[in-house]
Amino acid sequence: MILHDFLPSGNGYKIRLMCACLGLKITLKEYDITQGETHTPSFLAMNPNGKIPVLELDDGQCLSESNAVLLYLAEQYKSALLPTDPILRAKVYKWLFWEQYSHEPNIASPRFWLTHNAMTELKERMLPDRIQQGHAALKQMDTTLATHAFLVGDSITLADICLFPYTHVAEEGGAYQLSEYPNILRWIRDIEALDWFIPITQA
Ligand SMILES: N[C@@H](CCC(=O)N[C@@H](CS)C(=O)NCC(=O)O)C(=O)O
Repeated sequence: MILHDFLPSGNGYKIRLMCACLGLKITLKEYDITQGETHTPSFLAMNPNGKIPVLELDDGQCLSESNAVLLYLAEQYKSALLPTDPILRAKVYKWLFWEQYSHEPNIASPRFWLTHNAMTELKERMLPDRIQQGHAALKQMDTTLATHAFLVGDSITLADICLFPYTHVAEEGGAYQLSEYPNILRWIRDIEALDWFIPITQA
């Protein structure tokens, strides 16, 4: 399988972490998203949305949207990261959908604007509201992690694989201080201690 990716991307890192957990070997093909490299005709043929990550399967089929790719990998390789119990599975889905609406736009986007010189006047105006909502998202995670080892109970699931990447680098860019969220810090340390863990800089 080929992962079309950009190493600093948390969305790409979700897939890299999942493959590390499953022990799957992937070939990484990197794109510089700051130079529009995901908007070429050949890239758009794989993902008309012009965004990494894209997982290209061995038969040439291409999957995009990081959380859809996580679900594909979990189902394809029958991973315990996606519980079979319908209630637990719905709780995992909840965090995956929540991540895209309440976490990623408020934590990942400001990190990218601030660390990749991508700030515009419009984004400058949006920033305070995004940061306020980002704190609300981190608070929700911290509250959950105060009483549970992981986001869905006491075992790691796809919800943690999905939320770890942008949460653990939330401080990059200076918008957030994770010391305000001690339960998140404990959870980050626990995930980093797993024997299959790889850092964001690694494929
Ligand atoms: N919802 C998508 C978001 C993907 C996304 O935002 N990718 C960014 C990098 S993290 C990208 O490729 N941006 C390049 C562009 O929009 O031109 C997912 O979860 O995969």
